[in-house]
Amino acid sequence: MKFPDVGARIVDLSGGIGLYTPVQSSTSHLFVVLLVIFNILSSHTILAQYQQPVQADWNTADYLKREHSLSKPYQGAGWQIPNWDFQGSTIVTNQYIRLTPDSRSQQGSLWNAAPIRMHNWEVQLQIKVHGRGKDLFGDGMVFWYARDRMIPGPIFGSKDYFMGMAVFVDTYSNHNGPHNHQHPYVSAMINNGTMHYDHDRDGTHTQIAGCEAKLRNIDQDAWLAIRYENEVLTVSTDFLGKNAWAPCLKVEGVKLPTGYYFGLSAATGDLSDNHDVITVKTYELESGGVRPEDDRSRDSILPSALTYEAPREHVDDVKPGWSGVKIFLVTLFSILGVIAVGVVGIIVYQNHQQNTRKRFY
Ligand SMILES: [Ca+2]
Repeated sequence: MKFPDVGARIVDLSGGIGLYTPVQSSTSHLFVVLLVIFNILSSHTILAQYQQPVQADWNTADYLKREHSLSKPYQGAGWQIPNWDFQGSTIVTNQYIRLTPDSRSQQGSLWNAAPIRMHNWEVQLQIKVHGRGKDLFGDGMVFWYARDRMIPGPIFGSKDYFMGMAVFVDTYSNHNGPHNHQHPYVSAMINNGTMHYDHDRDGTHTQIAGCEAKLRNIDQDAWLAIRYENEVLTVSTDFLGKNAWAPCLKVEGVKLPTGYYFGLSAATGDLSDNHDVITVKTYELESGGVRPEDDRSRDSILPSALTYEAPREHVDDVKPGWSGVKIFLVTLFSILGVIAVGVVGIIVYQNHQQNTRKRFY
């Protein structure tokens, strides 16, 4: 988790304004700092108002798989939830499962204990991402279909270099590099264990597709449907509470093995949010009459995707120069230093004069 790199912009602007006397330059830097703060606030509030076309509700008359589903009040024996394990900052109430609270540096996850044997499936998630932050909040959460479960790590509370699929709900724009979308942003990634998810670039170098997703601090709960059918991955959303799915992304040629696990994880860093899971509904979709247990061809394939989004040029970070705040502080302390040296000098001089006079008398 990193704050946007405002330092470089401040230096550029002050370069344009020019450095004058120390007092003028600190004033102009204050002005620039205010400008940049305004810039950050407006970039977060002026989110493009886009309306997604709504498509007909999917047929969900398929088979609900209870061992892969989750609904309130989540009761089990003691603190256990049947078929699910949780760890980290996760807390279970009878209304929601909170992966992280709205406080800094939290990580939580929730993993299904039963491996997936289905070939075609759809998972419908009811989630709520909310918090006190008005303009700054983060970091986000993930729906996983992964080989390794319950391993904490840097990717929204779970391990990097994973095997499987991730659908990220990235609420904070790490802002590094020119990606052309707003946050929160939903994106999908397929990994065979060799790829790193790069937070600094919001995972845009490894995503297979994505969509903007205004699901934070909305009145109703957010729904996401992740459908995997005949090697086509589709993600749809419903943030309007109208029980109708809006398309988010669709990618063909996605190969996923059976035997992996569903999971959810979330993390906060310097910025935070409540990341709540309310419902997980998993459906087995018709597989053209072939029972998964009769077709073991997908048992040990590697996760892969035929197409990735056109790669953006990978631009290395510009080493930030001195930030405006740093220049301001250095200027301030320089002035104070000069004054202090002056004062000490005067005192020493006066003492010296007195001593000289004493010697005369
Ligand atoms: Ca991010």
